[in-house]
Amino acid sequence: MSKPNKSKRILLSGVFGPFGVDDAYGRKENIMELFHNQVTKGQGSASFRFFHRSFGLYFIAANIDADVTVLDFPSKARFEEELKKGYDVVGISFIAPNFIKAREMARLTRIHAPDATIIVGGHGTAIEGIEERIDCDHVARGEGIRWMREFLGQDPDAPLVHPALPSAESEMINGIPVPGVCASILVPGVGCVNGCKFCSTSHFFERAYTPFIATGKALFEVACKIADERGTDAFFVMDENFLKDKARALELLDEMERHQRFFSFHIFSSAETIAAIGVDTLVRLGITFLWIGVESSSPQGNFEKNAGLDARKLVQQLRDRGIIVLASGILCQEHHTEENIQKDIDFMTGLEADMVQFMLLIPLPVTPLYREYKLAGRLLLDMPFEEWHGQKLLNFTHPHFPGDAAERWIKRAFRQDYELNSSTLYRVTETSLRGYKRLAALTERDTCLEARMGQLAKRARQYGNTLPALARLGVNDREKARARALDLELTEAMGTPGWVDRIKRKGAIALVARWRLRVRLFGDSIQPKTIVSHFAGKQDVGKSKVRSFEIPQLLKVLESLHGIRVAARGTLG
Ligand code: B12
Ligand code: SF4
Repeated sequence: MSKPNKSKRILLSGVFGPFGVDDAYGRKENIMELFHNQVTKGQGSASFRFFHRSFGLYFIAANIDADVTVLDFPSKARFEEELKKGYDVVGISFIAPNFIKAREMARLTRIHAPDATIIVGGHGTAIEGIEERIDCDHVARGEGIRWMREFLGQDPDAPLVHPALPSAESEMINGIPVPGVCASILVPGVGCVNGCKFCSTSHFFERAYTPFIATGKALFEVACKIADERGTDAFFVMDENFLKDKARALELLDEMERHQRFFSFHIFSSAETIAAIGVDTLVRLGITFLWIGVESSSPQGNFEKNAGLDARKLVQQLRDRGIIVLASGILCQEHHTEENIQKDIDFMTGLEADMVQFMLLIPLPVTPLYREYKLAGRLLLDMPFEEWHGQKLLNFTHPHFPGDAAERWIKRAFRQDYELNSSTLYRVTETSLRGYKRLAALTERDTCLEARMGQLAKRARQYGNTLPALARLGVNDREKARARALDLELTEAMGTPGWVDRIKRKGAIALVARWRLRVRLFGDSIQPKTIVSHFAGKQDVGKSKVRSFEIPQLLKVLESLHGIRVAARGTLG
């Protein structure tokens, strides 16, 4: 362990852009957007377009006593420029498909900051022999806060500080900028104990859960602090399996009820944990969005977490309660053939979830699946890591899906979901209204359910303002007719829209038409803006230390409205 040193200047950087383009460092399918990469991508201009920061870096920065700069979404030139400012330590975070970018960044660091210590961290470090593949001084595997504290000679067990950060940047749906303050990110912990054999997150953290915030009471306190600072009570919870710790979730609910402050949460959770806590408790808890790994209809493609699951019933129960469901499925699994894969696609789209993620099976380093396929000699180890993103090619030999077969199936699956179930924007509007109507029909509501009903009403009204646009510009006649019918139902349940909502409805039509034209003429690529944040060290503990030199909110909205300009400029350098 080196001696305590807070005088070190540290640069922590995500990999450089542009993202989602075919170039020497990446592929056009490897998009830096959660929804557009793997969820709503088949919906074309109607897709959800959200950028998420490299959160791990901010957590490390907020929890070490040093002068730290976090550089997110830089261009290559911007990264080089930053290096020249003189850093003692340069940390690079990367995932497997961005391996070649991380290697290039380490090379550039040796040139522009030859005295700097280079540390690589993040999920990409699970790649076998990474020490030899990247010219670096240290490889930080697993949880990084503890690793960096130990590296700097600081107390690894010191209390953790949760930075106050937006969960996404430049949120836009179907060409319409999402109004209001974006939900904050909340990271209660990393890892998952379930250890499904394909899951790199679980195995990267050695099948253990490392809580950053261990109790419901502490979660409530952190949430209050962040909500007050950022001006929103909504949170995107970045935790692989949030409900796994049922006691913590229930204690959080108790705290909200005791203090009469009702936050709302977007979460990831496995089916067995949802069953254990119960869908009605989720409503009280304020779960507004739930990501469930359904994976497959077949027992061969399923996992313990889904034993005995009636996935369709669960999805509908959740949607009836106003909870937006993202169901994820894996294509080209071991048991899939050209004949039976369609059955799984039909199963996934037949769930009628608000959104469906389709991913190709990709055995990633560190997982038992990777070891199994490697032993069997089935891994395509010569395939560049840029291709290991799960949206185009398989990185192993599958007897039934040679060549471009996997890509054809995944495209077909996304298209089927869109055409059959309409846009996700339509579906989330329907879910919100369903949830509102259910609570409104109850004869008795305590303050918690009253608050939840108010939140659902607001959401239904907000999303509902896009229904005239969907009725005019939906993907097919089915979506157009459904949007008209839902609009009538909305009016019946919540009254005729006032003049402000009527203006918003007209505006939404114009924005959707405008974005659709832009996509048709210039394509749909957009790049995140570079974000530079500074963390000054221990004296700030307990307060957010992020000083992001971001473009002010108003300008951000204007920029989303003027998508062409943003795209033409690309990543800011
Ligand atoms: C947010 C996220 C994204 C964001 C990316 C945001 C960004 N700016 O990079 C979006 C949605 C865009 C995205 C896209 C993709 N992602 Co992603 N993503 C995640 C997710 C859900 C959360 C990451 C996170 O913030 N966790 C919370 C923080 C606190 O944890 P952390 O990032 O792991 O960081 C900790 C440690 O890893 C470590 N650490 C990290 N960096 C560094 C750096 C240093 C110097 C040190 C010392 C330590 C360190 O310390 C941190 C604190 O403990 C993870 C799954 C998960 N739950 O972790 C997948 C995950 C990271 N993504 C993954 C993948 C494969 C992708 C995609 C290819 C699509 C896909 N198949 O899912 C695309 C690629 C996009 C691209 N062009 O690069 C894989 C990575 C697998 C691998 N072995 O490399 C993961 C693990 C999901 C999975 N199981 O498949 N992703
Ligand atoms: S339950 Fe989800 S997060 Fe946990 S190991 Fe399985 S796939 Fe991974």
